[in-house]
Amino acid sequence: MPQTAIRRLLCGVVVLCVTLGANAARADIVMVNVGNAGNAADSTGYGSVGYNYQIGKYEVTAGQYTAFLSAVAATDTYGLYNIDMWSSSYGCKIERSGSSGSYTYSVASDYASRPVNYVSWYDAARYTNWLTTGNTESGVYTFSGGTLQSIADHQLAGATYGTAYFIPTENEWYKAAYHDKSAGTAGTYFDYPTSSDTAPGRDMTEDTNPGNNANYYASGYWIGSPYYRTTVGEFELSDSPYGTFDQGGNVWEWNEADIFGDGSSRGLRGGSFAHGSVTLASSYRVSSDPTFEDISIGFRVSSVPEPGSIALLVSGGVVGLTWWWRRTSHGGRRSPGTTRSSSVPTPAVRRRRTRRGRGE
Ligand SMILES: [Ca+2]
Ligand SMILES: [Ca+2]
Ligand SMILES: [Ca+2]
Repeated sequence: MPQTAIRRLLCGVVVLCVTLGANAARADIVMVNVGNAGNAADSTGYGSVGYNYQIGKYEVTAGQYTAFLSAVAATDTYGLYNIDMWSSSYGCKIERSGSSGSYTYSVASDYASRPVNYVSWYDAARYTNWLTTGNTESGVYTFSGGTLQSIADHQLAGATYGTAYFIPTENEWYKAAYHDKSAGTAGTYFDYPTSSDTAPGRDMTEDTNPGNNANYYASGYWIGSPYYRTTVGEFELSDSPYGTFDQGGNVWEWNEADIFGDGSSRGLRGGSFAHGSVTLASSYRVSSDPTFEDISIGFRVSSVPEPGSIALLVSGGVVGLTWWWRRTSHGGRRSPGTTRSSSVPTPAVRRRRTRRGRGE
């Protein structure tokens, strides 16, 4: 019986670690921190977020989405792939081969670092679920029978899953794009997501100018056929104050805004390669049916990590194990071959040790 108990405890700790490891491995996404929790909103009414979070430094790329398809869409039950990704001259050049049940996916190498397009809001939600849980139907977005049932609070989800990924709320997206980080929690914002109040230019080289460039439409495409979209992060000197790239232009990005309160329309911001510079501005806000898939629409992910809660869970398991060990016939002796952790105890561990020292 005691052996069974210790095995269960050990398994619990191991499973937790394996789960966290898998989570990190799926997410080969570079995130930036957005601090200044509790910042004031902009004059538009948007941009206030009461907690710290992270957001993707770049748009989700065709390469990253291909890895997702390869992992979950051998049978593409939920339409995560759109044939236009391959067949349209504007597609992100992800190709599907084989037949349902054994579909495989590949991406043209010169498109792998450009943003994915032809993705619906639901595709984006399932991608973030996969990052969080490895399952497209559970995570921040709970799907049942293929239908969205509920969306978890982002902050609470961070505590539930360790790190929770999601489509940014409109305020999370807006703050990362336009808030002046150096203003602390003051409501100081730029008009464009390039740390500027002046409409961006379109210079990709950025070696002879001070930045403030983006990929948008102005009397023609900046990059014509066949690519239309730049590789993400191409405008090296044009990041937002929090360090994100391409929130303005390249592809529109879905956000979680529920325009009519019934899930029938979701927010989009930032403009695209096929739209004018005005669409990059903080004042520009559009929405669409969440099933809509288009040449100019992609997304980026956001997350709330809760490393503190994970440390507590793990240390709690270790404390429990130590307690059990001491209470058994081992009589407080360390068994041969086991050593106590030399890591600095967390406050929770320290408190428990003190109590035991006094009371037991
Ligand atoms: Ca789709
Ligand atoms: Ca460049
Ligand atoms: Ca964009």
